Amino acid sequence: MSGLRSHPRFVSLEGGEGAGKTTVLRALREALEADGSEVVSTREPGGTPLAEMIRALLLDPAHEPAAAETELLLMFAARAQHVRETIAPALARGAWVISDRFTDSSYAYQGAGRGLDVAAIAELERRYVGIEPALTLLLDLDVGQGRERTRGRDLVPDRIEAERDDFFERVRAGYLERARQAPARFRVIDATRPADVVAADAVRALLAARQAA
Ligand code: Z5A
Repeated sequence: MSGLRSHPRFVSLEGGEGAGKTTVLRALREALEADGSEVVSTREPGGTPLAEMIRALLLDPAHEPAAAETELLLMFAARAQHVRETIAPALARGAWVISDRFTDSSYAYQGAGRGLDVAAIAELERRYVGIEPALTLLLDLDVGQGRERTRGRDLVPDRIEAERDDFFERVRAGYLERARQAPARFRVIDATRPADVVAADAVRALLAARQAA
């Protein structure tokens, strides 16, 4: 038992750089809106004006490197605001919420990637987040392929994109371990395939989960 409230209309998308979350998010949104449901699509870090300001701070390569602990706490500061201002109100009025990244990103990037204590992350999650998605779609692909897809997109890589491949290998392994530990919540989707095939798989997983709820 995670001790977190799982909400049936809360879905998150996770994966490394270039996994294709943007295309999948659009397809999920369209599938849910087809029957008239309200859908709030949002992202982390971000999803409220204040949390977007924290995002800008987090990703800006101009200031001195953030300590791993600072990075973790800023991610959770943004998330605490996001949950209270955007996610919880939307769920309370009956909308679906699809979040491009949520707390699993902190376990993968700050836990597995930066080597921070997982128990501390779990404590922040329990105290300041309190909820988890009923369904998490993990778009999995190898690090080199993800990098290839985003090459040339960003003239200046943001602070996290500028990390080395071994960091992203740990992030990927961290995600796969999270999925192994919570098989009822996670669906791992092979994101190496063409975008429309990946999106169709993700929509199928969402509709199946909705039917089972
Ligand atoms: N972060 C963290 O460390 N801790 C936390 O707790 C949280 C976040 C919440 C910002 O996130 C950074 O914050 C992120 C993790 C960290 N850092 N990194 N790296 P973000 O989600 O904004 O950043 P991102 O993951 O780097 O976004 P991205 O690279 O844009 O990924 P994406 O949204 O999954 O990719 P995309 O934009 O959909 O696609 C990228 C390109 O690939 C694009 O040109 C597509 O046309 C192409 N693409 C997509 N799918 C395919 C397929 N199937 N085939 C071929 N080409 C494709």
